[in-house]
Amino acid sequence: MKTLLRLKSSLQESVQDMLNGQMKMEAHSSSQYLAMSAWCHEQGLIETGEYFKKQAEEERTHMLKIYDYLIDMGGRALSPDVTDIQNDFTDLKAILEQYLEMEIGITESFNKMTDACIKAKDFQTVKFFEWFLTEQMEEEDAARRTLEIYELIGTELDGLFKIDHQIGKLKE
Ligand code: OFO
Repeated sequence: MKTLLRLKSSLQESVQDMLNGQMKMEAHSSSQYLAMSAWCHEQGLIETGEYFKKQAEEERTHMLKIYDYLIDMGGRALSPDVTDIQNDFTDLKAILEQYLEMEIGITESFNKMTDACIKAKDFQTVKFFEWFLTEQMEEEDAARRTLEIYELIGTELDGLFKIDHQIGKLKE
């Protein structure tokens, strides 16, 4: 049965495993951004809290996009286990740095998977990855911008209040 199912799909097992791994990465990002959202809300940084809540929703849609692709290709999608979510942070800057680091990590993951799919001659999946590669350019840019806003305004006086407002405007 397992063999027959594999024969019905042109998706190679190694590609399917990579896609399931990426679903897990997107699910982890979604939960991690939600934890960041909650922390920001606790600190009264409500606009940044809403920003990360939207970000969490976006990551879930990315995960489901991969899920749909796996299903449409006759592959097997696995609902990912999400563990190791950080809920405590030292300050807003630490969150923004982690945000940028996570987005760079996701870009690197798509670059690596695209390279592997080119080598495996799976051009259909390479084409599927194009949307994510473009999306990651925008995502990294947004993450970098939040850190720039933080650095430009600074935390003196009502700086944090202004930073919160400016970050909130990025997803309006
Ligand atoms: Fe889905 O990684 Fe950010 O966008």
